[in-house]
Amino acid sequence: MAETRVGIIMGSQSDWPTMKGAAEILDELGIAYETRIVSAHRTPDRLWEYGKTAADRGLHVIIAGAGGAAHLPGMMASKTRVPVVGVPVQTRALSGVDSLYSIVQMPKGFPVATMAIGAAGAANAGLMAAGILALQDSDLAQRLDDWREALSASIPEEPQDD
Ligand code: RP5
Repeated sequence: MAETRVGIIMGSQSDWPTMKGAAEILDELGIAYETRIVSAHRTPDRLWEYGKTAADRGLHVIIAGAGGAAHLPGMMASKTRVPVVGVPVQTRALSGVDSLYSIVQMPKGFPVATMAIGAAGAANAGLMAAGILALQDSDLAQRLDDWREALSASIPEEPQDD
């Protein structure tokens, strides 16, 4: 079994339908990952422990999704040097713009690679993690190249009626 290099964390169970999109990409590319609910506000000690041990446990990328006052990705980035990819989860009240703004405007020194709001962002977070891991894994690099090529090939040259 491959070592787990990617952690997918989220602020709530309610984020899972979105964050599943990252997990599905990792599944498609044969990348091992773990999933955890880690809330910046509701379980701050869990957040601290996860960040404190992430590098030593061998994680290479943390994908962190949260909605609303989405402090999880930024707080995680403050606690570990492991690259954090942030996913703004779409919210009902403000459509995820609140999540986006909470994640993207990090102060100098503690970056979060912020993706698009919602499903596209979650899938792209998986692809971003794959790209980072592929730098040191030629088999994965080939699988990622194939995945990208298949996507390109699936786009028709001309629009069609339904
Ligand atoms: C955030 O609050 C979570 O990331 C979630 O997106 C949002 C709402 O959480 P629930 O009230 O659905 O648990 O912390």
